[in-house]
Amino acid sequence: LWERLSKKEANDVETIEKSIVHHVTTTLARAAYNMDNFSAYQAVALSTRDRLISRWNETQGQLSKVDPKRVYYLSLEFLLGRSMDNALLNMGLKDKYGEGIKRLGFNMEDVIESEVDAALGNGGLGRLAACYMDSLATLDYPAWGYGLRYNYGIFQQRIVDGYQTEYPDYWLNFDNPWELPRLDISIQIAFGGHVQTTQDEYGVTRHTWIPGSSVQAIATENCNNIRLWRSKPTKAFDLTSFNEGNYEKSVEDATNAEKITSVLYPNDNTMAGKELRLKQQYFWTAASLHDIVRRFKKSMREWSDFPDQVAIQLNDTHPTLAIVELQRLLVDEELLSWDDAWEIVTKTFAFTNHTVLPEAMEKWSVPMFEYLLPRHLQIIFDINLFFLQKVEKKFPNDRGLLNRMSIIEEAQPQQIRMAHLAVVGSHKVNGVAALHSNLIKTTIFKDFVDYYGEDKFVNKTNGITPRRWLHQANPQLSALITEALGNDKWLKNLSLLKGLNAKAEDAAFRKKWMTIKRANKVRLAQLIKDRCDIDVSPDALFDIQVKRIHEYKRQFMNILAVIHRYRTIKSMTAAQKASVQPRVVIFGGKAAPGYYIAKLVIKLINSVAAVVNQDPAVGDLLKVVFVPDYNVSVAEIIVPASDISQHISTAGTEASGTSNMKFVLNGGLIIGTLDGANIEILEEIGEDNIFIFGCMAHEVEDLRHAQRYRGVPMDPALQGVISAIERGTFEDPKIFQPLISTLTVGKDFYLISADFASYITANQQVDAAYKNQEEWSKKSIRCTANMGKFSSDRSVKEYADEIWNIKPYPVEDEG
Ligand code: 26V
Repeated sequence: LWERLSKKEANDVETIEKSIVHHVTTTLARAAYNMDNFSAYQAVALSTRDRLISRWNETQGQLSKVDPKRVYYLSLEFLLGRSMDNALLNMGLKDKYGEGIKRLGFNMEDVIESEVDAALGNGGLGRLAACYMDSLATLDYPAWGYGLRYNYGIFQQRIVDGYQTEYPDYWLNFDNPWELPRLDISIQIAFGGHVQTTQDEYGVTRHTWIPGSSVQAIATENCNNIRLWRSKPTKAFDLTSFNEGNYEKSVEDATNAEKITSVLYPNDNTMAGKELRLKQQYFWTAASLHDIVRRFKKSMREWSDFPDQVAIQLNDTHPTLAIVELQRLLVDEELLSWDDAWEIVTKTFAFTNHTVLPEAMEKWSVPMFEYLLPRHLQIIFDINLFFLQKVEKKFPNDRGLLNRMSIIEEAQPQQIRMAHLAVVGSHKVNGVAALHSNLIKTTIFKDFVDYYGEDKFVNKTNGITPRRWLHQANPQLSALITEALGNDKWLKNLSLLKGLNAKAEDAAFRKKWMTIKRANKVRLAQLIKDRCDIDVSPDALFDIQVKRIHEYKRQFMNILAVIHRYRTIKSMTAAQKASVQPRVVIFGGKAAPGYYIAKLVIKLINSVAAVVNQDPAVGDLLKVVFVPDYNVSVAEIIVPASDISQHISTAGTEASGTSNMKFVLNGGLIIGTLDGANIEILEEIGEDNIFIFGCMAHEVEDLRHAQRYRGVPMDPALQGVISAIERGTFEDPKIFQPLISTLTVGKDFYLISADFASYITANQQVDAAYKNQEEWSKKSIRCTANMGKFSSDRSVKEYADEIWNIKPYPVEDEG
């Protein structure tokens, strides 16, 4: 897309330089001699944007003439990171802009560093949405993403005395050149009030929602076809209070309206049940549906054509209210019959599940929901009633089954189970990796599989965009691959990487490959020096675990094994130490602000680092680093620099993982459990190129049971590590007591003790393998060579063909 867009503009360095200066002197109103890196960034961004906008409008214009079926990707999170480097690379103009900016006295890399991340997401789910938008655009699918334009993205993390502290991420401080306000698109969103029931002239009961308040939704658009809504006070509404002489109330209403899109909720995998979050969800789904319906209505088609024009993908349960809102629009406002409306709804929606963790399952309290959305509650109860009637017909006299499948959980107060609503309102439900998709069929959605049949439940293994995660993040490796394969077609057809397999046998190629890895490690070592003031050697094995901090991801097990390694080294003679493989263990990731145990894990990592890094008996044999404020831009430095990365969740808990794919694509090996996409990575790259350990998903229940009721003793090596912590080897042991308690026999839910011995062994295998650098480099090349499957292009194409039923629409270049 970007490539095509850029063609019309004059692309010589002079023109580019002029357009940069033009933006500095006019848009930014600064003198060209008074420019700093940041204003240079703004000017380059604005100039880049100019090249995109007119062409992009043309594309949309042509598309609206053809009016093909479109997909709408509803996601409460889009974790985009920076845009400029990516845009320039995709347009093929990075070098020319680099030259232009150099003539003005700037260095492109510094200018790129001035951009702030768009961090409107927590982790995997939000980054997946960003990768999918990249692939949808690259493959010319007619698609829109819909989300919220938060004023504050995911918090910034700083480490103070070893503890995580959170700071607001006010990313819009200096304007965002990558978005266009669409002030013409403004939609009124209602809340509260009551429902009026009347009989129409034919005696049919009609329901009308009489809202109690409303806010405005304003659209902004970015060049990746993402439309983000922000909330504003409704003028008419303020006026009422104002005219009543209640000036203060009118201002308060206005402030409350703006609150809705103020902040991204920073919990990943835990449900808090906050009213403001529910308001966000309704505000966003209602605005998006309004927009979708408005576009559909332009074509003057029948309502029954709606599912042939519109596919809506629900990214987790967060947008499930869209199902209810569409049913309400069709029944209450368009006056369709319930059954006709419901058929349209279920043909339109499809739902992606991203987790099986019970604490992440969204539920809303019925009283709170009723107060905010009274008509929607009635509709949910009706959906549930008709659904349970059909279940009862198919499986008569099974109260237990009806209770389990009900959209309403009979608790005090009653709860709406959003996952059940999403399954009932969709025609397809998918998991995000093969294991996970099978798991949801036998656990959380088992009853639904029995009722609907197997075909409704499918797998769509996640993917990542190679444009950002190899070409942009690892430019040297990208260039070497292009040289080796003879062209850069692999960027849009990742299976072509297979051609690299033969190169693993070429010693000269291996040398180039490993030289690039080392350069990337030097770059990361510099970042570690800058951010943590720790010196690490790029010749050591770089061992990396970066992801959200969560008990199921077992960063705790990793740091416990690091302590074990430390104790082992301390017990060695000088001669024994001479054969130890030096290792730098690098952690990064944010803990949800209210997740006490996760925050203690961060503290423990930092306390261990403080001791180990200063211990002369250890020297360079072991270093421990916690990189603060892990985000997309930091990932772009870390991922290419990894020798080994850790994907060590308890089997069956990590739905897919996507960083595993990023690391392996960049020639990093992984150590991991048989969980999520690790299993499929193993299938693709072969067991010689991956370090697998630990129990399997089907063994987990038995292991927990054995632990609980047969008192299986703690692993002895683990016991030794815990004793060391308790003796005060790393700060006051009282601090860590709550963390250590999670390992008490019978309570070790994530099976750290059960997997500990095999984890230590796998780590020893890593050390041994790394010693043979020639063999290691072959493994590294084969990793990259066999990762074609994990391109998000493949994922998106599967969704398009098997769920959305949409076709690509390459737009003609009118020259
Ligand atoms: C869940 C919740 C629950 C309610 C409150 C706020 C909130 C915010 C985010 C989430 C998302 C949790 C699910 C999630 O991120 N799953 C991850 O999805 C990745 C992409 O499919 C996948 O690779 C990871 O394995 C999975 O943990």
